[in-house]
Amino acid sequence: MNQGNIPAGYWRRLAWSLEGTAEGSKSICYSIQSINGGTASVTRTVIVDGTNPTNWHGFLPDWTNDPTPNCSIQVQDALSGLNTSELYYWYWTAATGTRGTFACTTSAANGSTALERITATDVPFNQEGGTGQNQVYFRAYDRAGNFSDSGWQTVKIDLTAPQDWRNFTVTSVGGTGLTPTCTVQVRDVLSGLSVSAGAYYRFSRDGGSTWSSFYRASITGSDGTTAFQTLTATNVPFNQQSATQNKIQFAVRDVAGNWGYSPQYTVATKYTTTLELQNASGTIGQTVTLQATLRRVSDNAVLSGKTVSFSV
Ligand SMILES: [Ca+2]
Ligand SMILES: [Ca+2]
Repeated sequence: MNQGNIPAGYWRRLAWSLEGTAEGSKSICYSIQSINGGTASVTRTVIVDGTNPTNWHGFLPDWTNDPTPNCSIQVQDALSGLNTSELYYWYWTAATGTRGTFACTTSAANGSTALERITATDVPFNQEGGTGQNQVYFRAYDRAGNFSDSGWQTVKIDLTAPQDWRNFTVTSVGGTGLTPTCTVQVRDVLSGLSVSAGAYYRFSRDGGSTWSSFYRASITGSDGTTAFQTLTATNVPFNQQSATQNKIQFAVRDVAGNWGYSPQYTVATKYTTTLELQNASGTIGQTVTLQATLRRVSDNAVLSGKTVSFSV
């Protein structure tokens, strides 16, 4: 195309449009010839992009215990790439209605054509809910001005620890009587228990003044269960006889990350004993003396001064 004459010593902006051009990266060469026969040219790349950003997926978080969580999602633009200064979000609760527009943050470079994550930071939902009470919506532009939306995403928030501890039971006393096995039941009513995070217990031998570190307990069920589950602490090593000084406490987590702690239960323990009878054979008409020895299983110590009754 001929763009006319340019007087010596003056600038001119040259503009033209490309119509019907297929999408993609185009190389455009502009050459100019001066009136005295000299030439010059310049080549530039133009990306023709009529396609919206796509590939929305990977929304986070799943369950969270943060009342003002970061919410993020992945999106991609394959031609001109994402415009990192035009990434937006809105949020909604019944109390606030729709709030926005706000700018997302991202670590993506401007014009990135890779799958990138964009983030709505510290969204102030400030309430629990896992079924649509808290929602967020994203919009991303590419560098050519095309945009697309993620649709409303549900943000699941659980701020309540596992609860309703019940049915604490000593199910066996152990071989010595001093290492009982204890069970208790608990549930979580929103995100559910995290069975894969494990259950724990700690114990005290001085009435709760000092405590052991936490040990693993077993737990029934699977991740996300909202039904009562049973925790078991096997053979808790109190190793002392006491009606009042042995205490145990359980810990368990929900899927959203809230830890719950049981009440401190008292576990009364008593020594287990064995009774050995010496040979008592004799002759009719003569007196036979019965002899028995009472021992403590934990250390095999002989216990004296005890009354033993025989029935023959
Ligand atoms: Ca595009
Ligand atoms: Ca919970």
